[in-house]
Amino acid sequence: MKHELSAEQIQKYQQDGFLIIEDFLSADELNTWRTALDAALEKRKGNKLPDRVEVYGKGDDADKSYYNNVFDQLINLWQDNELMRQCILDERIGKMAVQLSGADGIRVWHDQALIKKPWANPTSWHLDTPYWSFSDRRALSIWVALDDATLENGCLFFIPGSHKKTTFENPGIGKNMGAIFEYYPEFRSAKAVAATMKAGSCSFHNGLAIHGAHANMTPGYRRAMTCAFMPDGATFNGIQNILSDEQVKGLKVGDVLCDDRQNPLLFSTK
Ligand SMILES: O=C(O)CCC(=O)C(=O)O
Repeated sequence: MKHELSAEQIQKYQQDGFLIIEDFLSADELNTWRTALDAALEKRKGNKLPDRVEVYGKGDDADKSYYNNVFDQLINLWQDNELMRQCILDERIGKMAVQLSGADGIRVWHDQALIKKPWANPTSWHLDTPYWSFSDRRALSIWVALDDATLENGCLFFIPGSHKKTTFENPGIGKNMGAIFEYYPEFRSAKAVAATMKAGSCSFHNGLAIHGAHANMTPGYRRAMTCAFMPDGATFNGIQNILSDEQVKGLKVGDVLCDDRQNPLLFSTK
């Protein structure tokens, strides 16, 4: 795994809000991640979460059938598959997330397999952090390409520098690709960067960076394994997201989210 980051890469991430790392995984590691994904999917039987079909807040209600055809989205596969657990709970990835975000420590918020099936809909421009149960400008995700991500099959696009201007208000992720620009007209004419990647490469992006993806215009799959990271010490903001009713009942706004079974600490400098 190419896990060492240079000062230039860290600075570029902080400036643009995203960073692409080519050939992040070796060929053997890529095989392992693909095997882990296949095994985890087999066990999950289509449920989004280990215990649930739906996820709170993702895909606005009116647009649900559209959103369900953006990708198959399976969350927290690390919780029910040992091989995936080893892939995701990798201290080296945690250290990269600490270095890029500037946080003292990084916890897993949730992982996600994002599988754009043949002819799947575009992923409308959106933000991630406003969906999550904590509000921290440093939160970020890794997105690992398990197939080549191309202009034809729906690679990600990012709007550089947008993470510095966006807020925790949620513009949603519906059918209207450009809805976010009603909230952020200053980015209407910004030039987006296409993150085409070979399988095994990855990107990191800040959860407040505006990002999206094309439709999959091919008869093949575009599989990605991703993980969202929460800075250690982040507190509950009242949003349910992937938390269960039971977990939410046990939390007050302002409580530190530090349940190691739900949000394991991947790396800490303390
Ligand atoms: O894979 C996609 O099309 C979208 C990914 C995304 O929005 C994310 O990882 O935050």
